[in-house]
Amino acid sequence: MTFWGPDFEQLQQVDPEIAGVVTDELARLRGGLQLIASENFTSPAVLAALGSTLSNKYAEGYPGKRYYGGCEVVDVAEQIGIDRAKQLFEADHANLQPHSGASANIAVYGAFLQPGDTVLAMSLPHGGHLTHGTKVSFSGKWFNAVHYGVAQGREDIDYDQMRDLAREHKPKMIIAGGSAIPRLIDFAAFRAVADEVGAVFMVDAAHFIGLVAGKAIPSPVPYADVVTFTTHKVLRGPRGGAFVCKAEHAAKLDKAVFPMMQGGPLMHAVAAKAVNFKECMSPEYQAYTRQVIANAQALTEALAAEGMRPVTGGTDTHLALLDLQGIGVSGKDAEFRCDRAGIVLNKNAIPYDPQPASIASGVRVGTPSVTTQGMGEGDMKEIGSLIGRAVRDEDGSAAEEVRAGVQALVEAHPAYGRPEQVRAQSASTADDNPQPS
Ligand code: DSN
Repeated sequence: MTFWGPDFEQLQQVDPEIAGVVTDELARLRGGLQLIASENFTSPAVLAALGSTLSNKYAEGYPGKRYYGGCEVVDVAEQIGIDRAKQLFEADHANLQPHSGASANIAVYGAFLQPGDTVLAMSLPHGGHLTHGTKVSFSGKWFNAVHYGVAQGREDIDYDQMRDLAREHKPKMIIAGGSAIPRLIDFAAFRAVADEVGAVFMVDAAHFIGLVAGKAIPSPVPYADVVTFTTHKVLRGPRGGAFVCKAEHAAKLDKAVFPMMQGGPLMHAVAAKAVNFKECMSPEYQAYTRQVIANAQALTEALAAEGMRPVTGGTDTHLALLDLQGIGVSGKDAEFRCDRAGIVLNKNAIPYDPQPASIASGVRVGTPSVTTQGMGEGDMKEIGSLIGRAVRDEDGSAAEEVRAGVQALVEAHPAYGRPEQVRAQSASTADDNPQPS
């Protein structure tokens, strides 16, 4: 039996409009600098699993305990994925079924809390996440959310405030993690406070779990009751969510995913997560994660030299948050001006931002994608200079020149462009799992 699909020619014949979107998006990815901190270029092996016939199977339940017949084959994929996640993250238990990071977080709320219970988490404008108790999300509508933030001036997590709020509000759950935190998090400090007030300790590691997988930064797993994450950021797997947890919480959390929150798992995505975990066990991936951080630090320095102030003074991770107030440009304008020149990043609120989130005083940049393309610290210096020119370019007169600089970089480091790059990315699977052509 041979591999069936993905067959792009069939897509072109059946639906040329959508085929055109697919090729246009690849051209867009290849034609610019992708600096969104939460994005990456997943490998051809992962894409093959995603485009496979595993998409067809309904498999409610877990390996060996399904509600439908015919699950004996997909059981193998899910069990391999679970075992690899446990090994990679040195965890007691893993669940790969959440469709996204938000879904994984919903499951954790469902497992441990009742509506109206109190949750303590980082505030969104200080770097948290929508699902950590913002009013527009289920987490803020159905739960009583209390937020800690960063100290004004120092801009790192205010651990004293977090502890004081925990003592005052006695939350049932404390959450660490977020979407715009450039520094390492002191998980031991959170664990101590959670123990003191009798709270569950959840880490939302969506942004940095890839750096943990590559052993480039410390792991939250020994400290947290449960660690939720997405598989598509630095981790470089398929779009999706997952969590690892302590053995004592496994049954409760699994039931919160299915049947409480989701129906059938997406077995093609589960299999793709398994492929990704195998890739993450390779020395090449570990080297990649160290380079992601080195690149983020080099880019931050280059942007600081352009007058953009790094929030917290720098970064320990894959992302940096830049305050643009010193150069008098809003985050919104900076995003637009960079986009016009082929540099894709996002506006972002900075702590104590005087602007509304739709304007914002900052931008967020990340290096997962450009590092996958093989760029290094020298390239980050060049990118910093290009961003500096783009954000100051009020009337667009410099956009063409900046775009030429972007072109030179992406042509030297094409996304999905070089066989040796693709091989390095999928190194751990290359010998025993030939890539489909
Ligand atoms: N949207 C993701 C990010 O960009 O960080 C988080 O959900």
